[in-house]
Parts: sequence; C-alpha cells; structure tokens
Amino acid sequence: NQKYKLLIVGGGSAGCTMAAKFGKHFKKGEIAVIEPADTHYYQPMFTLVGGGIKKLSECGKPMRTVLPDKVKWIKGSVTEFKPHNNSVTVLNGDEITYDFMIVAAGLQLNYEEIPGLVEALNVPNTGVCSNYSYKYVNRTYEILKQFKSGNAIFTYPNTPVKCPGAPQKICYIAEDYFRKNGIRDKVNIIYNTSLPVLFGVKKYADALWKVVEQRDIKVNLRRNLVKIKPKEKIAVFQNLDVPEELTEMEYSMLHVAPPMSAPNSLKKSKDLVNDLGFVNVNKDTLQHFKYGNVFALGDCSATPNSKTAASVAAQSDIVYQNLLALMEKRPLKGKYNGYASCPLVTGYGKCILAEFDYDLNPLETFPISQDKEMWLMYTMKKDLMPPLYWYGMLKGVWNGPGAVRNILHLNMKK
Ligand code: FAD
Ligand code: UQ1
Repeated sequence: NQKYKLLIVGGGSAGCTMAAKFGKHFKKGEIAVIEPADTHYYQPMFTLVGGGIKKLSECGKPMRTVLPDKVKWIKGSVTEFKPHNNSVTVLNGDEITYDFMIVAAGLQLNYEEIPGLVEALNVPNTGVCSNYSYKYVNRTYEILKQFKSGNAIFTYPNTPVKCPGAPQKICYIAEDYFRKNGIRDKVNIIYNTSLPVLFGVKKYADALWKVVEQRDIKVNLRRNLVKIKPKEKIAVFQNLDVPEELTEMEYSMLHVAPPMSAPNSLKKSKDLVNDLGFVNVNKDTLQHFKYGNVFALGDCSATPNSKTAASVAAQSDIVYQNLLALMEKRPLKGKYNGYASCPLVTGYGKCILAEFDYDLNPLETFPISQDKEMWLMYTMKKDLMPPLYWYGMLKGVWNGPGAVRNILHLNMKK
C-alpha cells in the first residue's frame, strides 16, 4: 500500500502540467503520477501530421522526460476510484492512497463503436484514416498523396469531442491539398457533422460558412457516421433528426473523428462523476462537489467548456491556486472563465484563431478581430505553439494567454 500527499491520475497535457506546478511544493516520494503510456503526445500537432506539415516523430516525447524528476511515475492504469477511502486501485492490483488527488484522465476514443471502422483502419489502401490517434494519423497524408478522384468525406461524431475544430481542419487542409495538386475538380468534398451548427460560437461559425462556400465544400448537419462497409467503400450515416433515415455514401477517402467518452475507469466511479462519466467539479473552482480533496481538469472534467489543451492551460492555474489554498486552509479564490481556443487551420498557411469563454462569447488575445483567415495564426499554430507547450505549459509556467490578452488590450474598451 503506497501513500502520497498528492496523486495525479493521467500524464497527458493536464497531468504533466499539474505535476510541474506542484513538483516544487513536495519532496521526492510525496507526489505521484499514474499513467500507462510510454510516450506523451502533443495531440494538437496531429492535425498537421495529417496534412503532411509535421512528422509524427515530432509530436511525442518519452513520458519520463515530461515528468519532473521528483515525481514518482507509477506506470499503470487506474481501474477503480474509491474517493470515500482516499484511494485508487491500479490494474496490477496495487492500492494507492492520497491526501489530495487531481484527476486528469482525458477522453477515451471509441473506434470500435462504429462497425467496420477498426477493420478499415488496420489494413492499408482502404481510404479510411483518423487524425485522432497516433496509431492512425499517418494514414491521412498517405491517402491524400494517393488520392485520384471521388468523394472525400469528413465526419464529426455524436459525442463529446476534444478539439471540436479538428474534424473540419483536416477537411480544409485536404481541400487545399487537392487544389494545389491540380485535382480539385475531381473531388467532392463533404463534411458530415452530428452537430446542428458548423461551430459553436456564432462569430467563427459565420466566418467558416464563408470558407466552405468559397471552397465548394458540402456541409451536412446532423449526420452521424454509424457504420462502414470497407470492401465496398461505403459509409452509412444516420439523420439524427429522423433517426430511421440512413444514407449510404461512397467514399474514396473517409476521415473519421471517432465517438469519444469519459474513460471506462471513471464511468464506473459513480460517486465521482456525472451521468456521462465526467468528473463532477465546480465549473468555477474545479473542486469536486462531494470530495473536497479532489480536483479535475482537462478533457475528463464535467465543466461545460470546449475540451482543448488551451483550456487546460487556463484551468491549470486555477487548480494550482485553489488546491494550494485548500492545503494551506485559505479560501478558494481562483475562478475559471471557461476559456478555450481552437486554431482553425483552413489550409496551408491559413488559420482562424477562435478563442471564447463559457458563454461562447469571443475572448480574443489580439486586439484585431480574429474571425479572418490569417497567416500569422497559422505560423503561431505551427511554429510557436509546440515550444510553448513543451517548454512553457508542461514546465508549469504557461497559464494560457490571459496575461498577454490583458496587456494587448490595455486602454482598449471591450
Ligand atoms: P490527455 O492529454 O489526452 O491525457 C490523458 C491521459 O490520461 C492520457 O495520457 C491517458 O493515457 C491517461 N489515462 C487515461 N485513463 C487513465 C487511467 N485510468 N489511469 C491512468 N491514466 C489514464 N487542443 C488545443 O488547444 N488546440 C488544438 O489545436 C488542438 N488540436 C487537437 C487535434 C487533435 C487531432 C486532437 C486529438 C486533440 C487536439 N487538441 C487541441 C485537444 C488536446 O489535445 C486535449 O484537449 C488535451 O490533450 C487534453 O488534456 P488532458 O490531459 O485532459 O487529456
Ligand atoms: C494555447 O495556450 C494552447 O495551449 C498551449 C494551445 O494548444 C496547443 C493553442 O492551440 C492555443 C491557440 C493557445 C492560446 C495561445 C495564444 C498565444 C493565443
């Protein structure tokens, strides 16, 4: 039986960031991270790997190198949370207890929920790809390079999603790729989304509708991928407004954003989570409603923000301030405003940087209206964000652009 003062579950964006922030407050042996993966991936770069702009090898680093030396890395998966005992059980049967816990277990990708999908993703030359997993992301660019003609279909699932812009970013990149390679007139580009809108924030949705019109991309709302027939290259979509209506569409290329959910380990821990399995924390303080010594941030939390790494950056400072206050028996003053950001890459060298809060109001860093395709934002996404992530966020010193925004907006009425 091992005991830690601070236990962090998950060594992804949120877990590593919190380990870096709290590392300095604890001695060796007092703080631990439980994480099964050997490699930590910077997932926002997967979009660029799909477009042939970056390599998969540039997205990952060995897990040990992204955790502070002082932090004990318990290589394993939590199978059960027992917050009433201040403990968790790990897959090998070990029981680990804690004084304080941060849950940062991310989202689970449920590829197997679509019949035919895993089969199609595991054999070459099926035309099916997915930027969402390191296992499949290399297929996207391979398919782009081999593409000759036909339908290129891009999907958005009927579940919570991380980076809700990513399913359409690759659609724009592919469109631009076909254009640049002289075969645009041989391709029908179709974006089938389960959502009733193109994007949740009106300002950016308006901008994106202009992009899809200009570029002749067909958008079908409320269309959910339910099945693939890999041999015939047919994808089956359900009309979510008329559930009995199923449509078969032939594809040469099919990019799938898979169904996602809270991790199974959390879904089972009824005491800790809401009906969908997301950790029930206060949306302002990020403290658990029932178990005050538990905090959650990132994709596994039930807070109603868009699930992005940029949100994690902003949340990390709130969890840090509030958990520190709790440990020192001071009142919790940190309040998360729901900040999320989504660099909507609209082609090679173009990007609309969406930034918004809980109320889906724009919360923009730069003192210019950001609903335009800009080269500057593309360069930021491609060249600035990766070092900002590895050497700022994962070292515990990047709390999102809130401070930059305040400086750039000095003397400006909002
Ligand atoms: P993750 O980083 O996914 O980490 C969760 C960790 O928990 C994983 O390492 C997992 O192994 C571990 N875990 C799970 N279950 C258990 C368990 N039972 N026990 C122990 N450990 C467990 N965000 C942006 O801000 N901008 C972007 O442009 C952007 N683009 C994206 C594009 C794509 C294709 C994808 C996939 C994501 C993108 N994101 C983007 C989203 C961003 O990557 C996530 O929001 C972010 O990584 C969330 O951090 P997290 O720590 O909550 O989850
Ligand atoms: C951000 O902070 C962040 O986390 C490191 C991202 O994830 C990769 C982002 O994509 C963006 C856009 C931000 C916000 C940063 C600025 C400078 C606007």
